[in-house]
Amino acid sequence: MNARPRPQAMPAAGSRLAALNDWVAEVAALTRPDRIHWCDGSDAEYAALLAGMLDDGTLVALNQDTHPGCYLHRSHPEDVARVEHLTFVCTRERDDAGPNNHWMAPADAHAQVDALFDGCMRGRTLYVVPYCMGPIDSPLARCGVEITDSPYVVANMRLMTRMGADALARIEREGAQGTPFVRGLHSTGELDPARRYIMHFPEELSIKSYGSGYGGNALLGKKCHALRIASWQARQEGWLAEHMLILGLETPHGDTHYIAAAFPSACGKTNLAMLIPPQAYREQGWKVWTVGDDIAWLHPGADGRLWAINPEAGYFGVAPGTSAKTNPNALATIARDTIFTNVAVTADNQPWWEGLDERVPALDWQGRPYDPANGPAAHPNARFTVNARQCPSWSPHAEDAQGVPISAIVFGGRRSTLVPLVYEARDWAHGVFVGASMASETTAAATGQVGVLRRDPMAMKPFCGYHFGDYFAHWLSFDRPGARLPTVFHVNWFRKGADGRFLWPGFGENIRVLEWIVGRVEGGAQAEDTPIGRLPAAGAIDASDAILRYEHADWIGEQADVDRALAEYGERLPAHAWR
Ligand code: SAT
Ligand code: MN
Repeated sequence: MNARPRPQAMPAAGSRLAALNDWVAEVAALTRPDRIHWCDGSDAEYAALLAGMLDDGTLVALNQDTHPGCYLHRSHPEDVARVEHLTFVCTRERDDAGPNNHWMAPADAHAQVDALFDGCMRGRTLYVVPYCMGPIDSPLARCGVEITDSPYVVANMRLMTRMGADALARIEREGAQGTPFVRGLHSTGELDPARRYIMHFPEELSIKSYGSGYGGNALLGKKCHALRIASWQARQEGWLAEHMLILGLETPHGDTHYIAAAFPSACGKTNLAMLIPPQAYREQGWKVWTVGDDIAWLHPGADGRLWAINPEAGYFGVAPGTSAKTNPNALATIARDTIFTNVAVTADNQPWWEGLDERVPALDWQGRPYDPANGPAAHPNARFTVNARQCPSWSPHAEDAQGVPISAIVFGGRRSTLVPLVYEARDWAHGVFVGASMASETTAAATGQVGVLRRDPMAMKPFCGYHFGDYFAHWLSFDRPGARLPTVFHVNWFRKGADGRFLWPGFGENIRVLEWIVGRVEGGAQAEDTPIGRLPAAGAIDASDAILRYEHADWIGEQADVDRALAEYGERLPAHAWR
């Protein structure tokens, strides 16, 4: 375990940050890789990674005539989603992680996971992946280094983050001034679910992930760094790291309002972020610009507003359900230079998933001849990884160093009953309560049962790196003299009628709700006070009464459930007026 790495494994650059060199050497001594590769993020490096993976079968080339630069990865069939029961926040004090996280004492966690890492990279290459979360020149961006033995992870990190030489230069510059980088250690191990852990050490700004190669378990810049570790840092430093898309809504007057929206995984953040307005709206001049589809870092600006950056540089989006009808911008985005994971393929080797079109696939996500008896052809959590700049609606302000000013925050979940299409919180404190009360029916983005209603405050239940009581208090603390905070709303696209059908068309038609939201922010749109908040006044949104309505009797049970859920956070729940 303490053996030194072979001399040729040591990085060459003499000027490199000692803290980084030492850490890489320490990890190599533990994991014993055959080779060490420092990633520079170049096109040549990406091409070499792809070639290696095509060679050993990690990737399969898709039809290069229809999908140039597109490849398919079939994951281990037991490694298809985030694993919340194996995800830990390891703080010195158990209470700092809160009842919303699984907790382990840091020393125990290190011991358990280091035993798994011991010698695990024998025969493999250790990749050092320097990355920057956020525009490379933004003071709001933060850097990290992921060490991984998975070339698939490296290729995905290159699409999803600013990865390579520029990030390394920033890490070295900041390191010389004493600013630490987030350290993420990852190995796919044996892909054995019984030998799998995703460990976070927020006090040490470090992550250790073993035994999975999938998504948020393995692309450590995403959920592990940009949400769990960043939320911890954000609390200490006075900002917010949130599970939110960011879109710019351009109105017919030519103004653009930026909206940040928190929905749980696989509840349509990507679709909303890339919305194309229906023709009548387009003709009037409405347009949606995409800034981000999953994560937002929000900072109070000197002008009192909240300014947001998207820390990511790409999309790791859900493929099933993505179509020319639901999200044409996503389809255009993933027509080239995309890595698909766990989709099916057609007879002519094009990627395919349920909801795409009427074609019948030839092979399912495991590469077997498609047989409906085996279930869906694409895994329900099948994904595409692609650089954000390929999106036709990519905002010209997405890379602004200071971020974009947020006019409205929207919370929402999958609620087949009860919750109306849209309502507005009365003020910031009420808005925080609305977010804290969120619930949603579970999806295939995490392992476990699908379709079960669970409380998911701010869509951060799986991602908040500290005690939810402290988190709500932190949110409330933004309401201070001089603040010009966004208006807070709640939406539900997923309500069903007695016949089990959705009451709302969703997708492009969601612009009708965004129009009302912006109307409220600007002061024109009409609303009506109710005990849950402000609902659109009669006629303010063209939608059926059944989905706009608030039924007092039905909300009594909901309120009791919210009270029960929040009471779990005990002493640390803010004493603020929550009702
Ligand atoms: O965490 S993942 O990146 O795998 C996807 C999600 O849950 O949003
Ligand atoms: Mn997400």
